Formats: sequence, C-alpha cells, structure tokens
Amino acid sequence: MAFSLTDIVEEARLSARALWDYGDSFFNPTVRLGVTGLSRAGKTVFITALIHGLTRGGRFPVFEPYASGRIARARLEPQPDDAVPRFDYENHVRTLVEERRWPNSTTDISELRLVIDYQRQNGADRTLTLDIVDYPGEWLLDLPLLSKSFEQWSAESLALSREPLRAELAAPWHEHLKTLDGDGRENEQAALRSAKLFADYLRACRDERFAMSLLPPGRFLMPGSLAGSPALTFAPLEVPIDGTAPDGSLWAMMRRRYEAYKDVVVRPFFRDHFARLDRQIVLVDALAAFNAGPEALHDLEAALAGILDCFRIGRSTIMSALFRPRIDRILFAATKADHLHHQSHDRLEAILRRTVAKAADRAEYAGAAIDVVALAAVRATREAQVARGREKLPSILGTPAPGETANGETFDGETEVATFPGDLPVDPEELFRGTFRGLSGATADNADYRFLRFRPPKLVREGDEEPALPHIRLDRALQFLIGDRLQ
Ligand SMILES: Nc1nc2c(ncn2[C@@H]2O[C@H](COP(=O)(O)OP(=O)(O)O)[C@@H](O)[C@H]2O)c(=O)[nH]1
Ligand SMILES: [Mg+2]
Repeated sequence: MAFSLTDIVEEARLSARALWDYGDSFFNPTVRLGVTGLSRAGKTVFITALIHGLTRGGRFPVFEPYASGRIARARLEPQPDDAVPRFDYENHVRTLVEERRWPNSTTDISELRLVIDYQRQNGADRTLTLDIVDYPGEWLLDLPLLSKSFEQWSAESLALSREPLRAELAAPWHEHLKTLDGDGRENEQAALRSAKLFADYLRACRDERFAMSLLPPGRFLMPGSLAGSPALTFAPLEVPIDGTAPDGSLWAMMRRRYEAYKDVVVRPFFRDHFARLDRQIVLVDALAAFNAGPEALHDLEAALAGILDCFRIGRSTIMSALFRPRIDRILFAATKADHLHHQSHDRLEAILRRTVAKAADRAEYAGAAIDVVALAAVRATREAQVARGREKLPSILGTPAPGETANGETFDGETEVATFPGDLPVDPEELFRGTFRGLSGATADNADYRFLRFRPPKLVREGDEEPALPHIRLDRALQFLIGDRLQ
C-alpha cells in the first residue's frame, strides 16, 4: 500500500495529539464518550438526561459508584475543544422540563465536559473528567471511504441502488445518470444535478427504510456547515473500476471532488473526533425498524455491521501503525423503550443482542467489549392495567404531543391516553424470519394506532428536592460505559 504525503502528515498530527491526550489524562483522568446514532435516534435526549441525572440527583440504582454514594458531585466545566460547538445542555433541559417539549433536532457535532468528584473504593478522593461528544451516525459511516477509490465506491453504490427495494427510490437519479458520459468534458451543471438526485435517493432510503448502512457519503444527508461546497457536489458514475479518468473529463472532476471529500471531511473527522474516543454508545431506534417490517430489520443488521466495521477499520487503517483508536467499550442501545410495556423490555434487548451478534459475525469484529441495552433516556409514559371487556390489559399511559393524531382524533397535548403497544415476540428469530407483523398498537378503544409521540413527562416536586427525570435503564448504560473508571 502506498503512503501518500497526506497520510504521513496525518500520522504525525495524530501522534502529537495522542501524546498530548496521554500526558493530559495521566494527571487528569479523562474519558471521551462518543454518542452516536442516526438522526432522530435520541442522542440529544440521551445526553441531556444523563447530565441532568448526574448533576441533579437522578435515580440510578444500577450505577454502582453513584448508588453507593461514592460520587460526591458532578458539575459542568467549559467545553475544551475550541473548534467544536458546545452541547446546548441548558436550553435542552429548559425545553424538556419546563416546556415539556422534546429539544429541537441538531445536525452537527457538539461536545460537553462533565467533571465528576468521587471517592475510590479504597477511600481516596479522585476526579474523573467525562467529555461527551455527540456526532451524527451518518458521519461515522463515511470511514470506509478512506480505503476506497472513486471507481470502487461508484461501482458499489450503483450495485446497491439497483437492488429491488432501492431501485424504485433511485429511479430519477438512474434516469439522469443515463444522460452522463464520464469521458465527456467536465460540467458543473451536470455534477450539481447528479449530486442532488443522488442525495435525494439517499435521503429516501433513510427515511423510508430506516437504512443507515451503506449510505455514504454521510454529509449528503447531514451537511453540517459544508452544504453546497464542491466537496459535496459529486455522485457515482458508471465507469470501469480499474480505468483512468481522461484529463478535463466529468469523471476526473467527480473523482477529484470525491478525494476532496475524503480530505476535507472524512480524515479530519477521523483525526479530530473518532480516533480520540475511549467509549462509544450507538443509539438505535429499533422499534421504528421492527414496525417497518423484516426488510428494515435486515437493513438495521447491515447498519450495525457497518458500524462495527468502522471500529475495525479504525484499527486497521494505515494510520493505526502509529496511533490506534482506543475505543474499548461499545454499547448498542435501543432507545424509546418507554413505548413498550416493561414485559417487553427484555425482549427488545434480546432482539437487539441477536441483531448485534449477527452483525458482529458479518463484520468479523474483535476488539472492544460490546453490550446491549433497551432504554428510555426520558420516560414519557406510565404503566397501568386497563380493563377491556372482562380482560385486564397491560397498557401504557402518556400525553400525546399536541397535533398528534390517531383514529381521526387530534390531540391537544393535555389529554392522557392509554394505549396497548402489543408485545414483542419472545423468540427474536420470529422477527428475522419475517413472521412478526409489527406491534399491534391499539388505543384503548381498539382503534388504529401507530407510535404516538408522547410529550415529556410532568415532573412532580417532592419537598425541596429538585425533581428527577424518570428513565428506563439509563443507569445500566452508565454502569457499562463509565462504572469501571470510577472504581
Ligand atoms: N418517548 C421517548 N421519546 C424519545 C426519547 N428519546 C428521544 N425521543 C424522541 O425522539 C426524537 C428525537 O430525539 P433526539 O434526541 O432529538 O434525536 P437525535 O437526532 O439523535 O439527537 C425526540 O424528539 C423524541 O420525540 C425517549 O427516551 N422517550
Ligand atoms: Mg441531536
């Protein structure tokens, strides 16, 4: 493999940074926790709830250092990385707690520093710095591009776009592609049009099929601050894998921009963010995928394999000769478990475990410790037994967000309703075989029901104590992610 100058410069920068990080963490133990997942998976809500709980007395019985009283205090400190926006914690909390609304969605990376004063098990007082980095899962899936040429990437993207379910979504782009000649003269308008149609297709795949794997380039879906720049204005072409692009051709132009994308977007992300993480949580809206049917589940599995591959690629890339990404724990978390009755929480976890195991086989992944959890960072529902005829059915109660509709009724945001979410199958294989037909989802009067969006919960103040946000298994996630660093 040839080492280019960029790679070598990159290596030097990485190792200087690594040394700095190392020296720094020697005196001041630090854990960098990456929080990722596709757009809407629940990253913002997760981070907000985690910080709220740690700084304001959340209830975390399974998070041992906290439950045993060894954590004296957790406080926010200024965000240390000058070039990264700070996670807007205060605003998100205000929205969640005071307005009872979900925070607005964010599309860029952000970061926050939490400092935890604790007592070691041997009694010594210590401090752990937790840097939490929120980044779009779409960006993570760009890492495989580092080892692919434009021609390889074109061929793979095209083959994928011709698969049965995707072909339909790709039709407008395919039509336009037929009019392009890679050997013909470079043409900005053709590139713009092609990039737009290609991005429309990627977006349709994501929105309609919950597919997150195999959808690079990630910035086409999550442009951050780069929207419209040449590095984002390219698309696959029908060109031979081992061919050479003629000078001045459309092919050469697309190829140049693809390489620019790797230089401007992918490498800096790898160097400045991904390679510096110690721990990683990957949030997955698994319920949405189950409800969309078996194809979506297989897509999800491929997505998880893609993610695991990224961690592997992180280790085997030429950069790792001098610098190894150090992520040693990865937690996959199915979010929004409060949409299910607690009987189904273990089942949700079992299904995710099965999906991750299959993905791990595909990705031939070995390296970090992996675990799974089904959680709700903020629990928006309560449970109840509701009588239907002579039966008592386990149901969940919540306040649908204003404007949500079910069965012709539009909710005002104040009325609480009971729903029967239905049960997940005991045997995860049922989902993979496709015999599971989605959660039944009925409202109390047995009407049509999809996943209603509930408002965040109303908090009740007990005495002078700051009310805690209710959650499901957030403490288990914390225990796995940082429990060992607080021994
Ligand atoms: N009921 C419930 N809904 C959630 C939870 N977490 C996220 N959501 C929903 O999912 C949406 C997207 O969450 P967000 O954290 O903004 O996703 P992000 O794009 O990954 O940052 C929110 O607006 C909520 O509607 C949760 O714990 N419980
Ligand atoms: Mg967000």
